[in-house]
Amino acid sequence: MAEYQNLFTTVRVAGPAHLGVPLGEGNSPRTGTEPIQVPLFARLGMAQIGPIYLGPLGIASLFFGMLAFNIIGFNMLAQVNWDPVQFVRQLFWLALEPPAPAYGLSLPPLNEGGWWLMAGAFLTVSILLWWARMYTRARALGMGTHVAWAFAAAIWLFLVLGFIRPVLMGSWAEAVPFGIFPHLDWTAAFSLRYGNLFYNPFHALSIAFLYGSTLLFAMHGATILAVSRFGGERELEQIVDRGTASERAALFWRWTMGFNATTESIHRWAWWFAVLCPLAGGIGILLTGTVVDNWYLWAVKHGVAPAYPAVFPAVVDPATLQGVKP
Ligand code: 07D
Ligand code: 07D
Repeated sequence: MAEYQNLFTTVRVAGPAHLGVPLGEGNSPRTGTEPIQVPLFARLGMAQIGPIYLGPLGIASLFFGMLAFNIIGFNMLAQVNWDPVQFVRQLFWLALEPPAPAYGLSLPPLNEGGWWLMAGAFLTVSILLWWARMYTRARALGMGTHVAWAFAAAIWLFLVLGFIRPVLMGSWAEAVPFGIFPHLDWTAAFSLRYGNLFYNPFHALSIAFLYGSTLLFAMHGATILAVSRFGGERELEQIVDRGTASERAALFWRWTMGFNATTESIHRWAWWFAVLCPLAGGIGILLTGTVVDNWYLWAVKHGVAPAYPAVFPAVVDPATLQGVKP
């Protein structure tokens, strides 16, 4: 029997589980073809959990990821004498550090950076396999590969930080340690060591895209929510009709700032801002120590920052005194 429904009745449709399109030749079966429904999840997205496509790439990626995660975890556990209470208490401060500079790019003993190198290699393999999984899954659905390429931009920064730059500098010691606070210490020390990263223009660009991404995300999210009363998030009639939610959304921005993105271009804006953040950042890190030794002095040389004596009475840079006999 049909029940009376109107626009104002709160209903959540619970139809039969949707398994997605059939998979073509060369694909693995999906896991969880008897999906579960978690009503609470419907507040965040779909209530249906699964099926998930794992496939050889997914399984291999998880395998290497777990290896890296366990190597890091057990090294940290060993550092607190296998005491689980201290492990939890000190977790945020524990680290698996890269080898000392003396080892250069050679293979160090396990306890002196070897575990770090191994964990890093496994993590990198895992991330690259996950990238390949994103790419092939998109292709299998006949989609573009935009997600994979956006992920590649993040992987670029990750590879610069932990692999490409250390190799160019000739030492694994240049790379980032594994650890929550230790990796922050590394970030702060890196900035200080190379004369304040704020003077690195690519750091500035990266920040502009980071801040720009949050602004664009806020604008886009807010705009769509603001027209959801007109069905903005499930617009079909925009293709054929005037005065739709999308048109209002566009007009809102044209009225408030004289220019509006389109429903297509806003996503290109979002993609480029997000991608350019780690892309520019990676360039900035790659140049640091390889091409530019001190970003403050670089900025002085290029007229971006004043030299200290122009502001304060003349001072002697203590760095120039190193090795000088009194
Ligand atoms: C919300 C998506 C979910 C991802 C999450 C992170 C791990 C780490 C730890 C095995 C937005 C999962 C965490 C897998 C497990 C071990 C030891 C993404 C979301 C929830 N950082 N960083 C964090 C990483 C670098 C910096 C937090 C990774 C650079 C600063 C988390 C990398 C530099 C601050 C984290 C990486 C840097 C952080 C929250 C890799 C310069 C913070 C991240 C692989 C870019 C913030 C205590 C988050 C914090 C923070 C993870 C690299 C700087 C632990 C995996 C070397 C200044 N970083 N980070 O939500 O609270 O991201 O630190 O390159 O303030 Mg970092
Ligand atoms: C880390 C990409 C790699 C991550 C990948 C994901 C897993 C699994 C698991 C989900 C984030 C791996 C995933 C392992 C996940 C689960 C379960 C992206 C990453 C592949 N900075 N700073 C940036 C600001 C200062 C410094 C970028 C602001 C100081 C260094 C960003 C400020 C000093 C580096 C940024 C500020 C300093 C950066 C990062 C303010 C410290 C970098 C962009 C207001 C004293 C990095 C060129 C990003 C970079 C970077 C912001 C200050 C140091 C824009 C807002 C001056 C060393 N800083 N910073 O996307 O690229 O990161 O620099 O003060 O390396 Mg900075």
